[in-house]
Amino acid sequence: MSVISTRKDGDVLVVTSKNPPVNALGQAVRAGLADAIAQAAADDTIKAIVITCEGRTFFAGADITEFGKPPVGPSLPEVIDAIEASAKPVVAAIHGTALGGGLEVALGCHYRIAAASAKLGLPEVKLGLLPGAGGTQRLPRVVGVEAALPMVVKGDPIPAATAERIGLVDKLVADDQLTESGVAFARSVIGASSHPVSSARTDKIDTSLGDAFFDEFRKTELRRLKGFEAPEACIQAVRAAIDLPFADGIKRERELFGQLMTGTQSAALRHVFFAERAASKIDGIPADTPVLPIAKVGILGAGTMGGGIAMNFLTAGIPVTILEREQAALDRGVAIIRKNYERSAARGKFTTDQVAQCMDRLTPTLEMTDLADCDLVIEAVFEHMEVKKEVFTKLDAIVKPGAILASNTSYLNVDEMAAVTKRPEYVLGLHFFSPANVMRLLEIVKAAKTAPAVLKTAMALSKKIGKVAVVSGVCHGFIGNRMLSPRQQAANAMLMQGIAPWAVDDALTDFGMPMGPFQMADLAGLDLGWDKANSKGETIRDVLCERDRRGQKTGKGFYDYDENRRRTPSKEVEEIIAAFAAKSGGAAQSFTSEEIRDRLLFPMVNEGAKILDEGMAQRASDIDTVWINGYGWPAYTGGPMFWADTIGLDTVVAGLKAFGHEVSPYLADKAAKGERFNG
Ligand code: 3H9
Repeated sequence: MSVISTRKDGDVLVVTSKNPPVNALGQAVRAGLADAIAQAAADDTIKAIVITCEGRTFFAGADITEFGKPPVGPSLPEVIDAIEASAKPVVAAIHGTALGGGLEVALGCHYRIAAASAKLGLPEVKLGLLPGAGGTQRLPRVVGVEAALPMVVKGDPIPAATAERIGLVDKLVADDQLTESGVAFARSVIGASSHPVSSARTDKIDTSLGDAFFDEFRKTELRRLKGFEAPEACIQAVRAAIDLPFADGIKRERELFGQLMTGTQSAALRHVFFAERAASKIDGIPADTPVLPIAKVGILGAGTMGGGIAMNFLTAGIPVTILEREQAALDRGVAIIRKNYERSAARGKFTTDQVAQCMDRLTPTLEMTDLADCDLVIEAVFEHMEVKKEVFTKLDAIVKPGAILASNTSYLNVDEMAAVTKRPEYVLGLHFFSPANVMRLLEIVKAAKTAPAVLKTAMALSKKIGKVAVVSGVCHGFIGNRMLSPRQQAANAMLMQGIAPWAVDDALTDFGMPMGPFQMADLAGLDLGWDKANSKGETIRDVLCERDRRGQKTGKGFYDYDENRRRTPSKEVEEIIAAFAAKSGGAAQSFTSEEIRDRLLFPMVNEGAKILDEGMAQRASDIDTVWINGYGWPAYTGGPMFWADTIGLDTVVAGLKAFGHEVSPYLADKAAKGERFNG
């Protein structure tokens, strides 16, 4: 059956798309839509047309899988032009998410009605693109430049009610009466003397908006989007809607779209899109594996980590029992959770009612037996194997059979924890990243005996709490922290070669990371794990701590800090490092920023290759997903493995050799064959 079907409802032609899962506007859909419009034009008994979609959503955009392949007509702009040129009024009946090309189709229609629960948006910018089927020109003409600009540049969808308020939607209708309402609406406009044509409208374009308006927008909005190319192109395209007639504006849009589409950033961001979705698929799990019900969660430890983890479930509507050993720590933990919610409420993220509901779902306790009826218990206690084993032994005895026991460990061996229980198949790692209520990444650590249903349940749960989850095998530091370690070693080695910490950090921030290893160390505190009593000035870190340069908290560490925590290079640190470098005997080196970057990042890629070779990550794109969502790796480079693919694996291998590293055989082999990590 064709993906586009038509049926007559009296004098209205109902055109329905059925292209699961999201009605992407692939070639067959585009051709079907064009045919339907032609069919309506040729049939005198048809007076109006309704375009609607079956399944969970209206068209969610162009088919991204077609990008980069030779185009097959009709193109989306051609189809939309044909819809707009129809002499018979066309009504878009929208439900789910009308996104990207989907919203552009709707903008080509003369009228738009939407189910009250629908969302509408132009998210192309998140794929490193701009709306390339007339969206940057039609949207400002329909809703005005001020409303259109953030939609195009930021890409966040708006609810149907907002869309109605700004004039994007003509009427809101009940969710379960969309098609009937569409037909009724279409019938109501038959016989009107004219129908609104988005491209011909001028009433909403405020020609007085000039440089000052756009510059102000850049100043407030683009800082967050530093390094991304598409937002600026989006601004220029929307600006063309003021400066140019429609046909010329479309040319400008096409030109900018073409530049972005062929650039490396969009390729990287499209990779990121598919990588996140691929990450949720767990290899080797039969399709009929059940998802276990998780109606109540227990958390051990009400510290920063435990509290943050708890908030994820509370926000998602799942009751949490949180356990501490002492009342004071428990009270402190609960108070921090409340404060975090209240702070979010002050920023408009929650209503006061929602905060109250979340807090009502929280049961603080000092008794481990209160965790007995939980379906999942996550421990966030001290990171020490003996402590973890003790906790798992106790939990195993107390918590009901069939419940999942999880560790939030960041490094330790989950198999060892599972081994002390009688239910190793129900044990796994759930490694949240700090702050756990904010960071999107969750590493799901699959232990040797973890049951498929337990893994599948963890994956389903991660989606429910809004995390991007990646499955990792059991190895020291799992995927993320394991790769952090060679980077840290490379950074430390460079200090001994006379490279300043700021040169190392700047190489990474220039690349797009939020901070470098020495900034990170200063933030975390240099005295973490430092033993004051036994410190003998053997490492740079020892000496810094001995001089009370313990990081941001003491106002100085690798850097000097002012009262606003702004860092400046320190002469004292420079001298300390120079003394160490001289002692180590090697001649002081000087590297370009690019070489510093490569010396830091190539060993990470090498470690990523080992992780793949050992089967600790299911696919290269999972590693990219970890680093983008857990460590601030710039998404516009696609993650460490995609970045390596972009610059060429042979380049990485040559660099590693030159820097004196042993190259992973897996990487060497791929490079020799001219292959990529990501397909
Ligand atoms: C565009 O429109 C350009 C135009 O301006 C110009 C053209 C000339 N194409 O996310 P989910 C797949 S650019 C192909 O898990 P959810 C997805 O990979 C486009 N495939 O579901 C997944 O596949 P699988 C602008 C797509 O319910 C499956 O559908 N539009 C597309 O959590 C389910 O997806 C966008 O950027 C697509 N466009 O969320 C919207 N979209 O099952 C992108 C999805 O094999 N899409 N798939 O892993 C989304 O934001 C979400 O998918 C959506 C549903 C909110 C719709």
